[in-house]
Amino acid sequence: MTAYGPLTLHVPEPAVRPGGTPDFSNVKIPKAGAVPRPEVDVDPESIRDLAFSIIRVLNRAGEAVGPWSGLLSDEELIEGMRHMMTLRTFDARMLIAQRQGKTSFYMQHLGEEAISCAFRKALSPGDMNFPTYRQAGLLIAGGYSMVDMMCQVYSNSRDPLKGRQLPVMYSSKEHGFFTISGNLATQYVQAVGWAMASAISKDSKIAAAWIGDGSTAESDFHAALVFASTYKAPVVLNIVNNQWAISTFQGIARGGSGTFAARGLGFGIPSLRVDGNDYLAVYAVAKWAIERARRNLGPTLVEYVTYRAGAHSTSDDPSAYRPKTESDAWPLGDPIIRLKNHLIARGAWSEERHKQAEAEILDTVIAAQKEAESYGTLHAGGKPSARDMFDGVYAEMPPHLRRQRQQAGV
Ligand SMILES: Cc1ncc(C[n+]2csc(CCOP(=O)(O)OP(=O)(O)O)c2C)c(N)n1
Ligand SMILES: [Mg+2]
Repeated sequence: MTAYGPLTLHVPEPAVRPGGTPDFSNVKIPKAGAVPRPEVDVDPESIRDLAFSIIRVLNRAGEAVGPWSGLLSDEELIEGMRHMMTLRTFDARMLIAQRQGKTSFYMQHLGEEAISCAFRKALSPGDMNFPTYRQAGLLIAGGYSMVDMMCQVYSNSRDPLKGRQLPVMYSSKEHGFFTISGNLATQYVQAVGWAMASAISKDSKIAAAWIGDGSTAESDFHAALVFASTYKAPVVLNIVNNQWAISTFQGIARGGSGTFAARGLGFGIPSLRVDGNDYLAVYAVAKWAIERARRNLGPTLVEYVTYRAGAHSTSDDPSAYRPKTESDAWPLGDPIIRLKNHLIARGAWSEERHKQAEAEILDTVIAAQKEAESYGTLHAGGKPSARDMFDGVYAEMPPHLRRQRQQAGV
């Protein structure tokens, strides 16, 4: 006989389920402008509390306030907003295209546009991202061709990846966008390795690692932090906390650490949390972290607090696991509306100009889509050749593959 009862496990539960009232009272939101901005060479020990707060610039009145504000001109902010609007429009068109059977699969960014768009602006040519499927803003804001992106989604005859990757898994070395892999968290070890190689070869380029909240549970995430902190690799370690990992809420992967940013503290890595729906805050924090890496001060971990307003992918139905109105209740708002309101408050924008920009962007995206579809879609028109699947893997094709290619007659 034991004096103790039987052991049990603690399984965290989301605050609400479908049919319930959304509740984000657990998301503690500091006032915009309240979090101090340390110098980039600050002693990481002295800024541990930044892993538990949220850096915010835009307040509820649409004003930019506090020590992280004042970095971008009107023109730059308008350009940033156009990038986010373009990404959102691109997503909307590709989502419809998937429903029409023009592609098998699509993943959108709804509500998360500020993160990849603003981060891209803070990078320099030659820097390398190791992205997941939810950072296409790095390409859009980096000026990559939307036609090429769509051709990849359609797996058509102009698909730069020749039908060998899942739709949305783009790749462009020239645009600092490492080939997306569906094996999540591999991006972290690869980014840290790339950053170490940059330092070993005495280069000045830095790497950016990307991961979602759920994927931080993978051991690759933790292994990458060991290498990054030991060797002080020039890398920015980005965690996009959009509250969900498909149907699993963020409390599972976060465990007992309080915040995802707090994971970095055990490694001595400066770790910041930022409002992921605030373009200005994302840009300011990205610039801070990128400057640390560039000045050889080592890695920085950044948690972007955001919300995945859309479904995980076209294969998902979120109404099965969260209230339908949950995204409306998200307390950090919508990134495009917040930047629009700020620009209007600054006197640099208006509702009319916004409508006009929406129409122009839609025209541009539709024109790109028409052009992409002239090269084929999933079941119609041009396709990559079966011969292409043998290319680009080995510098010299091994005999067994040469034989297979011959057998296939391509
Ligand atoms: C190593 C690995 N495990 C599981 C999966 C299956 N999977 C694909 S997306 C996903 C959820 C990831 O959630 P999160 O990291 O929060 O990113 P988000 O989709 O929210 O951007 C899972 C489990 C995978 N692709 N790779
Ligand atoms: Mg997630």
